Amino acid sequence: MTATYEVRGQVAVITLNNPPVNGMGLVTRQAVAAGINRAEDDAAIKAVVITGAGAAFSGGADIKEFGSPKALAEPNLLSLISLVEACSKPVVAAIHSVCMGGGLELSLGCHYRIAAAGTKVALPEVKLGLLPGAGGTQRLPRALGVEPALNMIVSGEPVNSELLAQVPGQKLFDRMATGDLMDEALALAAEVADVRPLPRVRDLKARFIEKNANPDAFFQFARNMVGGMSKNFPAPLRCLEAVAASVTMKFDDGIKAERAGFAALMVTPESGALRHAFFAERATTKIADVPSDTPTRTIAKIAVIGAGTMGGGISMNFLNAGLPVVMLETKQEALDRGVATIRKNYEAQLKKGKLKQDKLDARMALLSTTLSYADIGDADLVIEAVFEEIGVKQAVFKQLDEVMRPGAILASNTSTLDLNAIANFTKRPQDVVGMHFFSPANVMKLLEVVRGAATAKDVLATVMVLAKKIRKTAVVSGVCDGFIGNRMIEQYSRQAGFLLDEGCSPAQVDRAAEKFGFAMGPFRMGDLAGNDIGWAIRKRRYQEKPNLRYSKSADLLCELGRFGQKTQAGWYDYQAGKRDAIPSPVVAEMLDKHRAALSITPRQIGDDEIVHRLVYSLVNEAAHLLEEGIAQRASDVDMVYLTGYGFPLWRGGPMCYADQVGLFNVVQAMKRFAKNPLDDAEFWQPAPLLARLVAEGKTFS
Ligand code: T1G
Repeated sequence: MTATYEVRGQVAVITLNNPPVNGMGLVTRQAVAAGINRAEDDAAIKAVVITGAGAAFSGGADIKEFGSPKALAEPNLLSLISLVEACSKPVVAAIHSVCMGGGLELSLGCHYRIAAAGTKVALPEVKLGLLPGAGGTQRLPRALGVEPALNMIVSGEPVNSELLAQVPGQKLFDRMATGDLMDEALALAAEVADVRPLPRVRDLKARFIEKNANPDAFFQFARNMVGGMSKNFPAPLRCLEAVAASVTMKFDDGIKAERAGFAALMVTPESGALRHAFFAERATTKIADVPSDTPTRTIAKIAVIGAGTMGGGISMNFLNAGLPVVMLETKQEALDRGVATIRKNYEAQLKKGKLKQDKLDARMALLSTTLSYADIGDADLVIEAVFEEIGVKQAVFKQLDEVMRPGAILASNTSTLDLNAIANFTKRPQDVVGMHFFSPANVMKLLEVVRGAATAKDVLATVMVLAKKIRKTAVVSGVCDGFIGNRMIEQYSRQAGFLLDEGCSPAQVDRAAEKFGFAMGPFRMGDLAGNDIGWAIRKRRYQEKPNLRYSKSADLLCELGRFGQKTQAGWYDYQAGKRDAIPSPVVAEMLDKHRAALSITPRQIGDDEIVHRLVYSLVNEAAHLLEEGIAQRASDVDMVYLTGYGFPLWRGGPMCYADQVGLFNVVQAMKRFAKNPLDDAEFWQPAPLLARLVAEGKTFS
């Protein structure tokens, strides 16, 4: 049963009960409809209260049902809401915790709404590439006012119930609960039991809060604003048009317009990708052989070794979550610099109004520093973020092994070194794990949690729980060179280099990648991160793999000292203090000479070939990672690229994109690339997993 029915005096109480968030799946909808009909038929019942059990009123339609017949099976959400609204007895929605999507739409079909303070209220469908499809675009503007309703629908962001209750003239909440929500809902139900006619949101006019607002001018301005946002995917603009219909059309016609928009969006690749990403993000927390109820270790104090860019950024994550951090360095001035950088970051947020002074002070009070390992022995977790050289890591981990209390977790932020080798510098490899943050560590959502051969299951479980606390998307990776993200980006970078050898300019490759949706193309990215970082990795890596072909253009660039923005010259030129990437004649000449030395006649390369070589190189390498068990699932790889490498969210990640293109087509393109003598034919052999999926007509997800 996913909704219960009980009688309290003369009031029927229908309680949604479909854990974890009371998704309005078919069985739940049927149960609510049955409850309404039962109350309608029972003469002793004077009113109805609808509420949600557990941690939510309702998180909305059951997204898992989308694409299946269940989603549209009667009563679909729209019919259920009409049934509630047509009930001859007053229906009161008792809202708490989370009231989103179809859950809010259900409440808008009720005649009255009482909300607990702190309830997160949203119509987040746009984040799934959709629009509210059960009357939300028609009722919310009538209940709340056009401007706030449009903001909520186009942004998809939650707003606290008490803020909405303050909107001038709002009819969203008839009352805010001050005590027990159910008691007050029952009291309200008794109070309105005889009110006739029953108030219906649909009978209100969608009104502007700004007096004399001109609808056409308002929506034209809004279109211009939203048009930019949705240059890549259609949902925001369609949301806007549906809200405009609440002003320009009669209710029933507006509902029809909303349904048409919803149906059109449901079948777009962008919505499929965004729904994929929604579940992919939540799937990352599941580790095949580590049950979700694995006991975790208590993490009350954290030590960070290194107060540089990474150490400082890592520390801020924990300070922001209210956890004390002790930063350790070898020199006082390094500590002073690290603390000053953290304070400067917080003060910049303060200036932008993103942080209050008391919060800033509280965070800084949680930060302490030391030059002595003796001071960190009682920490529950220590994360080293020292120079990326195995000898330095060895010295640090030997010391940690000496001083850290038994049961402390020893984490390395290494991005390229062998975690098993690092673990073996200690006598407790079971307590060693990789926590690979991405720079800037206090901003980037991705955290690669590297599982060593000996890493204990409770250590993994502890780090995954901690990652959620510091609002990171944690993806488990096995041990290999580059883990998941950087091993894939190596192939992506090789393709970018080959494209230069064959005739592209850095700007052409970047433009194609950014038109595809990457936040930044490979060369602008290199200039931002520092081309010397890749240079050092290539030197090490290609000593180990002398036969691996790659373009020498990046090495030539570094030999000119063109490390990127930090040297005001990289693949592009930069004016002092500016980040605008200016195509560089020096680089153009360097590339011409480089091609001539290789006797390469440059050729025109189209955007499609550029994008497909870049993206499919990620896909093929990821297929190897999946076969080797380095990545647990294809959707994990997608999350790595969506949260750590600027892959466009509305494409769902490289694996989702490959599935949407069709793996058969991906492999056909790879076969074409393999024929290019200047490319790497061996690399473009489809990974066995990819070949098998194509042969079986299957997809990654
Ligand atoms: N449908 C199905 N499953 C859902 C779900 C939903 N709407 N919301 C959450 N879950 C699952 C989630 O996959 C996870 O599962 C578990 O619940 C806990 O989620 C017609 C068309 C509600 C704020 O977009 O924003 O209504 O991994 O880890 O941090 O107009 O979930 O445990 O197996 O996120 O406490 C619109 C999406 C739907 C809300 C709770 N609604 N959900 O956050 O838990 S479309 C949404 C959220 C719609 C109508 C339209 C959050 C949350 P598992 P969680 P949380």
